[in-house]
Amino acid sequence: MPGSASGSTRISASNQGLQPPLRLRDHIAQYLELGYAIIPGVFSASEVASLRAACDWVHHQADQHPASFRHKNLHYRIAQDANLGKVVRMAQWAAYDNPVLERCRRDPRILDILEPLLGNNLKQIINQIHWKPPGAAQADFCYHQDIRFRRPREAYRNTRTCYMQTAIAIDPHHEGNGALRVYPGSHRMPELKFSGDSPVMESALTDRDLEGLGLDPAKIVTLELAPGDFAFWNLYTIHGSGPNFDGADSRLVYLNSYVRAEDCDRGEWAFKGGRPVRLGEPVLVHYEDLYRRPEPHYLDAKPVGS
Ligand SMILES: O=C(O)CCC(=O)C(=O)O
Repeated sequence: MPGSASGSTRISASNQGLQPPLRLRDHIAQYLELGYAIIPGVFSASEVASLRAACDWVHHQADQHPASFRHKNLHYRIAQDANLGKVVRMAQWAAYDNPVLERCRRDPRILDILEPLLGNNLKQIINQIHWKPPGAAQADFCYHQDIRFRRPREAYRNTRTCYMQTAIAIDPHHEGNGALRVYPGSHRMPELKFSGDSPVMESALTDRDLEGLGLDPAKIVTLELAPGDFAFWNLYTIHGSGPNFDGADSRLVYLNSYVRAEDCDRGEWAFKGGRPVRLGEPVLVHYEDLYRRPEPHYLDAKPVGS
């Protein structure tokens, strides 16, 4: 049942003793201990406003489509929500088409944060926007480790240390609107077999998935984020997020993941020798038919809701 996850410990930049703001190196210690870190206020209010406008533009583009859509690496996930009707749940690689999102993915501050862990030759695997409108019947991401999605596995080496998933909060994220929840220390766990391994975006967040693995749901922490805060975690950190029960707050997030270039045969360059690299013609990331079927096409046989 959506929302069956237990009330978890709340962790935010301001209530975990991280104020005054983290010095840049402190986030490394936090990450190494817990498997995730939050850095408050990396992006300013005006930058967040630009990112929000960019995401609104992408949403408008996506919403023109009657069904889930792909054009090369660009992908819009359209769904029929039981409460809201047609919704845009996700966009992948909208940065090809939007200069604000494109600049942000290679912002030097992101390299400053990740360089101590990954070095300065970084490719990018995920470029994603997630919308979680208030009242949506299906907005959860069930508990998972991102290692599950890194395919083909042989394209990735040193998976415990080569990769960081990052999130920029555009809306506030809190318990009531489906903030990300993480299991501290899980970055040291092996790849786990979650029950059923059902699609992450179609499965409710439930404590049962943790209990089934012998894990204690009471240890889960909720990452409360303010707009402009930056969070990151690794491929093994258990995380997920629940429904948006908040009547007013949407929960918009911009996700980018980075991999040490020498440890991966896939991905778009983001930083080469410490210098930001712009996107060009799409290269192989995870759309296997990029070169065989690059043309725009729909992924669903029928328009959603029909
Ligand atoms: O947007 C969310 O809450 C989920 C993000 C997530 O699970 C992921 O990026 O792997």
